[in-house]
Amino acid sequence: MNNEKSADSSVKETLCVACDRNISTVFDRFEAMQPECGFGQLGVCCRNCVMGPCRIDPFGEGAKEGICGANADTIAARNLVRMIAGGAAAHSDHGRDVAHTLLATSEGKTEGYAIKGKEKLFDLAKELNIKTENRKIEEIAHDVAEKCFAEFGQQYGELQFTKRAPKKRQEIWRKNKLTPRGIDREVVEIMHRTHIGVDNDYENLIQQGMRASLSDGWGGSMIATDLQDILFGSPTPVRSVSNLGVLKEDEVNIIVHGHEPTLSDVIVTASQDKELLELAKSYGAKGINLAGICCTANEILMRRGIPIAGNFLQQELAIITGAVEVFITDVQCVMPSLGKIAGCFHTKVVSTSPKAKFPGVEHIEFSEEEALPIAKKIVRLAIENYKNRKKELVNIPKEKMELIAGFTSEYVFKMLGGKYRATYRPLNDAIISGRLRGAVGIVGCNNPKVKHDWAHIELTKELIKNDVLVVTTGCSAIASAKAGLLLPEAAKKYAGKGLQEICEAVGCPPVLHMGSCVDISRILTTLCNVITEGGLGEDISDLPVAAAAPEWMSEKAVSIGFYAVVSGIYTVLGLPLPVMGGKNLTEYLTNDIENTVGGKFAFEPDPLKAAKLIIEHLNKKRELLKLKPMMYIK
Ligand code: NFS
Ligand code: SF4
Repeated sequence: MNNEKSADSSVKETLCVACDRNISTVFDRFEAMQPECGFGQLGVCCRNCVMGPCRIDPFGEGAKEGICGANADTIAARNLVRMIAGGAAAHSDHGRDVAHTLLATSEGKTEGYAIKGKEKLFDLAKELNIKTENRKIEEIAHDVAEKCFAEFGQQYGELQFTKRAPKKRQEIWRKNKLTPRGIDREVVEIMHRTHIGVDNDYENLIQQGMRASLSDGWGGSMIATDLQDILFGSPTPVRSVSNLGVLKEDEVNIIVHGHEPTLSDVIVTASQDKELLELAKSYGAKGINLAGICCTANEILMRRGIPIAGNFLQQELAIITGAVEVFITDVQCVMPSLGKIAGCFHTKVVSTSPKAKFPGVEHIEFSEEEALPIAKKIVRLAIENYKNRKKELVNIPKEKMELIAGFTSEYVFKMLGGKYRATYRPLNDAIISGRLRGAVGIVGCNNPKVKHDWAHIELTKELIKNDVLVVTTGCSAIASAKAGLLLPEAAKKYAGKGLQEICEAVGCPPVLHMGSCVDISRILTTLCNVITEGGLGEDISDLPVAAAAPEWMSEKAVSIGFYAVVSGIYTVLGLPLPVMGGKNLTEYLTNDIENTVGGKFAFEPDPLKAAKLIIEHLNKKRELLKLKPMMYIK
């Protein structure tokens, strides 16, 4: 079942081009790396001091302790929580940068931004106890930005947005000392505890990992989402197109790849600039075509309907189409190989973040203060590079697929409740009456260990077939988009009768695209709203919901998995966490942890088996809530 590299035929086609031209991609490098180090996979290799490196032999007669005496559980737990630190830091630093942009914009110090999400600004100001009467928008935005900024350096107390969680959930966190105090503090404490000779108790280490992960999901990521909605406007449903086929033969193609809409949003504006469009025409191009890869793509798709060229494993392939003039990167999930591959074509890769430079890549540093002029400079560079495109090297696959994206917790509210009675009632009622079994978030990356997109698509289809509403973000959302699952028509084709009825009544797809990975915070907010609406228990862990990351690979995904579990959500990973060498630790994460936080991990590579685990879980939760039997599919 896993012998092909991708479920996406455009990928197969472009890989043939790569092969013909002797260009090695992530897929080739993955093969060349086999066999991967087993100690690393099991999490039992330690480099935290220079008495080592040490490795534990989980099977044979080799060492059972590191030189300092650390056992397999300790080593694996230390490594794992360091992954959480990396992931939480990445998401949260993104949030910090958005807060910075909002602050600078409110002070009139930026060029290219406006405060577009006024309604969200007022809502958030109210939530944060910031006065709004008789004040200018800029003043309110300033105070909101400052208050969010303060969350990063806060030393005591509780993060503001943890108060969005149901009361019962907040109590569980408090009781177990899991409520994050400050975002940066929790990440730093992980680094301290995992230094040699500090925290050597795997449960205690995981406790800090849990707290740091919450500072991501209910902290940095939530700040990123909310402040981006204030700056760029909250998304509403929007039609667009996905896959490599969105690149155009007769236009200047620009790709944005990375994560932060502070850059990509102004690139959208620059690419629509009249003068630049004229310039493109004077170079013989019919227009300027902008497309995205990974999460920055999701950001500008959600808000501005910009097409998606592909997900994580397609970034190199976009260049191999030979049709990309400029490939702009910011931070996260950008492969260091891009510069080398671009060297085989006319494509210019341009890095923009002072935090992320790449070998062989031109750097044009981005700053919020001069965002628009810089964006225009980069677009101009692309236009000027159009003449260098070599026709004989252009191979744009035909595949593209329509999609609808742009769902938010606020919009779900309006969509289901109708114009006059905005409420979650119909959603709750659908679950209570057994028309809908529950809801599942399918998120996360691609990973060459799994046939590209295949696990996302199979799991998603199997769940909607069983009347489970799927919400999705990140590279998983892009996989679903390319497979046509983000269209209302997909309900008729793939969904069970109950879900079909709902989709038809509302006109929505059976799979709702809720944005980038930081926007998983939207899913958390939605769950809180469902609890508030009533009839489905008092806590997130009571709900018939689950999470899955069938093809995950990044540290961010580990942090997300943890904050899902610690929020009370059963979470099924397609690849195991690298902890299996620590038997007690593995048992803890896949079982005992549930007694404390109400959620736990399962590892299951087969998407159909994963679906089965999830459906059993939803059924169990339905039983505990004494809900009606499922209406159509038992
Ligand atoms: Ni999420 Fe988005 Fe994709 Fe994975 Fe990377 S882009 S932040 S980490 S690979 S889903
Ligand atoms: Fe080895 Fe302990 Fe040093 Fe890790 S911290 S490298 S297990 S001696």
